[in-house]
Amino acid sequence: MKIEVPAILAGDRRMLARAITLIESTRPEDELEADALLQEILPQTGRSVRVAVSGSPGAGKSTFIEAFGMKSIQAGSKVAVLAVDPTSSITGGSILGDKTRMSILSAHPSAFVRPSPSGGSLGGVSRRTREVIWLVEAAGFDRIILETVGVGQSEIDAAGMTDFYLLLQLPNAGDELQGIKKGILEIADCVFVNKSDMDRPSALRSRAELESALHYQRPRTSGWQIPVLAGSATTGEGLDQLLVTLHEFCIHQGYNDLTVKPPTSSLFHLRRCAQLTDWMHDRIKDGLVRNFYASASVRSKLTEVETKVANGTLLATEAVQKLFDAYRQGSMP
Ligand SMILES: Nc1nc2c(ncn2[C@@H]2O[C@H](COP(=O)(O)OP(=O)(O)O)[C@@H](O)[C@H]2O)c(=O)[nH]1
Ligand SMILES: [Mg+2]
Repeated sequence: MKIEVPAILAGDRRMLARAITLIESTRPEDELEADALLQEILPQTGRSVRVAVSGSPGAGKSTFIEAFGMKSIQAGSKVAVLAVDPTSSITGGSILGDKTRMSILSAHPSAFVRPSPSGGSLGGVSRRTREVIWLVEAAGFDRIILETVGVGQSEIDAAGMTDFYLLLQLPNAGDELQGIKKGILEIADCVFVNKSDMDRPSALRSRAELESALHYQRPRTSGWQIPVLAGSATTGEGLDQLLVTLHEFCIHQGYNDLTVKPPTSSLFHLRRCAQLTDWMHDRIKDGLVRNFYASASVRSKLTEVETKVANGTLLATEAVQKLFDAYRQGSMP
């Protein structure tokens, strides 16, 4: 069935879901249609606040997003949740798990919950997450929440697609235990110590520790002292304060009127402009990788070369050289 842009702009969910499927498709014949669709909707995007919610598995991200999403809806927002879970294609079950946990939000008419697509992911974040964000914005969602698993590259990718990066922490666990690499704290705009209901003294201690650790760090956003809040996704404690913090952040960035796009003078706008360049580079990398593996001359050699590398008769570096040569020759006119 054909994708109808006016239906997407009118917020038709079925059309939106279909458009997302098209955008995420890896079939070459869908690509042209997907790109045409993007061009058409791009002018209608950007009127939103994009939030990344990160933290180790079990930190409570899905539970938190459900509660925070509902709060945002009560405050007048339309919420879209995109789950980016690099483990989902391995465990299979976690997609269902996330959906089930966000059952209240999923069923709400002002929310749209999209689980992560299985496979087709480059470095954790789905290769089309950025484009999916634009689609849901065009459909009228003004608060975008990206759930991401707290590991390496996918964090950097998630930060590179959002305006506000929220890190969930557990009380009672040392930095090593939680795997807070310094790098992740460095990209955070706010830290929320979740599950404070379970152990308040530990939560407050964690908060104080994080605050002092952050005190000496240069914030990602200049002039913004990264707040550390404590609360609970299950009791809702701390969520109001988080909404206030998010609002303060928007104002701090020069984004005062959320009913329009961020003004060109705002830091939101500047951050997003830089993200457009990232988009281009992502598309280049994605296109090259797929083109490489689709190339007939590469494919004709790949299995043989792989076997040689595996049994030690060919160095990986030499193998790459061979395949690159084959690729170059294959792509000559
Ligand atoms: N007591 C308590 N339990 C929580 C809280 N937030 C999440 N949980 C529980 O922690 C477990 C993991 O939560 P989940 O949202 O799936 O974590 P995720 O892996 O980060 O998405 C679930 O059993 C939740 O019910 C909280 O604030 N307090
Ligand atoms: Mg989850």
